Amino acid sequence: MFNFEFSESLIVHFRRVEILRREALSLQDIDLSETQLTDIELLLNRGMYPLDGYMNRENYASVLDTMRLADGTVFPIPVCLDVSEKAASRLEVGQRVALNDQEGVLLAILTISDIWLSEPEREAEAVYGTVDGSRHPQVQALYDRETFWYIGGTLEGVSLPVHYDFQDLRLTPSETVRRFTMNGWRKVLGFHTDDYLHCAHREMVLAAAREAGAAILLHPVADLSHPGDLDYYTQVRCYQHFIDRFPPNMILLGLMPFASRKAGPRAALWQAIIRKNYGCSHFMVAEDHADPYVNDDQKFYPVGAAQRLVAEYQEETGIVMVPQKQMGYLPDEKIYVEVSQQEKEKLETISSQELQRRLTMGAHIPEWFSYAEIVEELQRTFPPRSRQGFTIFLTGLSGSGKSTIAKVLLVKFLEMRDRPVTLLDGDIVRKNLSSELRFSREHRNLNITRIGFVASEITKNGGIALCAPIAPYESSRQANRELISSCGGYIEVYVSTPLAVCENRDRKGLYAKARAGIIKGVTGITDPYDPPKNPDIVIDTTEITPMEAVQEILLYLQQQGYIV
Ligand code: PPS
Repeated sequence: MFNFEFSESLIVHFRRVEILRREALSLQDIDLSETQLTDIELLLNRGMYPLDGYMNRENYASVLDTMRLADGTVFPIPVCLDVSEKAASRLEVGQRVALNDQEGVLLAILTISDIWLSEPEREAEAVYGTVDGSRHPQVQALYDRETFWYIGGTLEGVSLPVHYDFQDLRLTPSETVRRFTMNGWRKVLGFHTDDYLHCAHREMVLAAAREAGAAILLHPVADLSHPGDLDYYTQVRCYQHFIDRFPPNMILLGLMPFASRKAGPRAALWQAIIRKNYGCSHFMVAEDHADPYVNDDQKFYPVGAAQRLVAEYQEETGIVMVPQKQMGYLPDEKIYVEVSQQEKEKLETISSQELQRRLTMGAHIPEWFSYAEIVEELQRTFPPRSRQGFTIFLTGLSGSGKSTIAKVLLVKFLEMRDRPVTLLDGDIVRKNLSSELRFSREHRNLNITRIGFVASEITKNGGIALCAPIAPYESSRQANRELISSCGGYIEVYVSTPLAVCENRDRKGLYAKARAGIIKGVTGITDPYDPPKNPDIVIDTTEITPMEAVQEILLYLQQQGYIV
């Protein structure tokens, strides 16, 4: 067959591509998932050298047990093609299979060498260091899958997966190496990241690169798992601004296709080997590299373990471990220094939560922390709450006062005139949006999620949605909270006026009819009302006027920064 050992990529000559395309017409095919697409891209572009395809069973077992391929080469993470039981039953060893992207475009032909049943527990223990899914999200994800099989075999590449975003930045290993050579860079420090980067990061990378006498490859993870996600585009634009802040001929930006395995030390070593394949001589490793948890007080892997493992293998892998040293700002001297060499109290830092808070509240972000152009990108994507849309979702029994409060709020917001307002009262919705629905649990939930959908569209476009249905069930209220808070503000107001008071008011005669048995399934009488678990505001209108209730809500909105 072919010897891919030293080829630049696994993509074959275009004359052979023509033959493979014809062959593929008569082959069984597999459309690869998002994760599988990133793996195949790194295989085809040789970011995972020396792999010339998916690991066979012998290599897989050897990687799990010894962190080495069967021939002894260090390789810490298994890379096989996973397929469902049903798909596996149609495949056999020796068969050639067409591998496609999600639109069915042919990427490669795989010649199957092995097919075997996955062993999630064995893999979890070896790769992630635990069989306990409750302690490691990625282990849990392995267990959550239906039974799957692995396939090993060599690949003949037809095309790399196509990307339409940031095409200039999607450098393959050979293109990266060519750029290094053109720039005269013999030593290059690879920097893997998926975070926003600011001034402290610049100082950190520059100091590390200078110490190693190296230039820098800023190599963030290209993540299009959520196409249309503004955040991703903002992040890449911020990286573009970030590299402009470096001295000339010092840093190159390339996006890397990468399906992250939060396997701590093993993942760090794997990332280092991939960067070696992209031409780097050094690789920056954090104390908590590839840990599944971001909070400092809850790490899964021992602090520093990733750095130690990458350093231990550096002779063999040929890439030197450079520890990531956190930098902090010394306001008295207006300089950045290593955090470990200073008393913490003297340093100023802004955590990512604090940055998020400042963006939300429209607060000042100091020049020492980030660059003006990066702040501007962030502010555009994450406008302050005073410029975001929001939904006020009033829930409570019939007669609790929801509609009256909503109507007064409508008037107040119309007076303010700073955002368009829409009232989605229970009655209005039932007349216009849910006219065919009755009052079963299923219909009520459907009614509430419909309201949630409309409110989310209003919120996304910067408006105010006022909703006032009974909404008796937590599940549909929770679904609305999740949907709407992803695109703006969501304020749940529990109008907790007791049943006795509501029944006493009984403007529509609903409760009287329910007691007389004329209407069945009335909320509070013969149908349940689950009180909200975590409402943002609770208002009992027994003793207060509608205007007083509205005042409470307006104060809350001011405190939270939605109105100024
Ligand atoms: S839900 O549960 O959220 O879908 O209900 P909602 O859309 O808010 O509709 C409630 C109004 O419909 C009238 N109505 C009933 N309510 C509760 N249970 C039963 N069986 C029922 N049948 C009719 C009732 O007058 C509610 O009006 P409001 O404005 O809430 O008083």
